[in-house]
Amino acid sequence: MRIDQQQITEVNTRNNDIHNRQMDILKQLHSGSRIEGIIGKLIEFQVALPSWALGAGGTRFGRFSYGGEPGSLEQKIEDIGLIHQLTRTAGAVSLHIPWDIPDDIPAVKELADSLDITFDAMNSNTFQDHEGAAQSYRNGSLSSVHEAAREQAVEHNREVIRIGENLGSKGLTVWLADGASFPGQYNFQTALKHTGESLKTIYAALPDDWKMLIEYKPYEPHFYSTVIQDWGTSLMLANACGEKAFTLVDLGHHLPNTNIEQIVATLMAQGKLGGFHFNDSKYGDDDLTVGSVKPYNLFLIFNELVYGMENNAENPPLSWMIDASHNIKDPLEDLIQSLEAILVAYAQALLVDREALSEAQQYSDVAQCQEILQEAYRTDVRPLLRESRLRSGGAMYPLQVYRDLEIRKKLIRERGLKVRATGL
Ligand SMILES: [Mn+2]
Repeated sequence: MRIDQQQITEVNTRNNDIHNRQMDILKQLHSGSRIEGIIGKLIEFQVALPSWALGAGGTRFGRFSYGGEPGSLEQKIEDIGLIHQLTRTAGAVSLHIPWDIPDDIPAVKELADSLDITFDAMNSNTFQDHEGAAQSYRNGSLSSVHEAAREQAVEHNREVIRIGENLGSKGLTVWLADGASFPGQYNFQTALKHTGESLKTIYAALPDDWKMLIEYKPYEPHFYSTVIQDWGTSLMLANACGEKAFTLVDLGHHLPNTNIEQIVATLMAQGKLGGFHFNDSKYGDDDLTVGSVKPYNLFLIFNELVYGMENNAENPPLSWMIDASHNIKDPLEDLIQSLEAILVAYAQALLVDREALSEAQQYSDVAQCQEILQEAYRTDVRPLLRESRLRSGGAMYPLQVYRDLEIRKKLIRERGLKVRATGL
């Protein structure tokens, strides 16, 4: 299903008067050229949606389908197409293998092309057993004490690269669930050594223009230790692999109160931040809607991302992805809200007066430093988002249009109420 572009234009025109007044105020408060620069950056900014995020997520206690969920990879890409049409920010998909192996690669590519969607980093999966596989990952994959399990996991990652090459992807994300739930379960050094060797073998199969992104996580599914528990371990492994390997930061993969913005700054200074996964959390890896719990934190992180993008030329362009799960919201509404929160934080960070901040830091004017940051954070930047969508053909109010057009109802009519998204 696709939205008639005319319907988006109609709603946009209806809201124009208030919007123009809001834009005028912003241009008076900040220089017009500054505002133009921010709008240009917002239009360019694209976030990948993962192929597993279009259906209702679940917890270990259960899963409640939302109705009209996509039953195939093609339908998942169509759903991303809907979100992209409304927001003009979701111009990429991140595939999860083996949940979303394309049957007909040229057809899937053509569909994505027609919706203006590219293929961002590919995600391998060695955190569960694959149907018919000879080896089990019950006791680890890339870190396993069993050579045959390690080889199988390496080969799976090579296969993911091959599929990605055919789709035009340029990246592989490796997240390992490997770990121990009990002290003494495995030898830390052996597990890390095996992981390093396995990653190097995968890296050897990486095409020249690809990135390998190594994700870390302190706990879960194992509760005593994980092999790649933190950014330092990830960075060490990436450095050992080579210049095409980078660390990937997932917002939810930190212990409570970790200073994530500082991690971002450190990695970018090293030119080693390759990817970023958005979500929000209260306690752990809660995978909540971006910006729903700690929006100021998100702003502070974006403040460092923007600084890094402007000052660390050796750091590559980042692979941005939403890595959230939707248990009780319409997944498409949740993703629209997440995209909005990401762009709000990005626009606020772009609004920070960096010259003034640097000067205040020079004089150790602590109060002024805080004022400068919060001045940007407390600015309502949403008109800038609306303006960028208006210019790029999206909906000024994506969620409102999504509801007005009763898209979920139409998807249920098209696909049925009882369908469940494939994969998860
Ligand atoms: Mn992630």
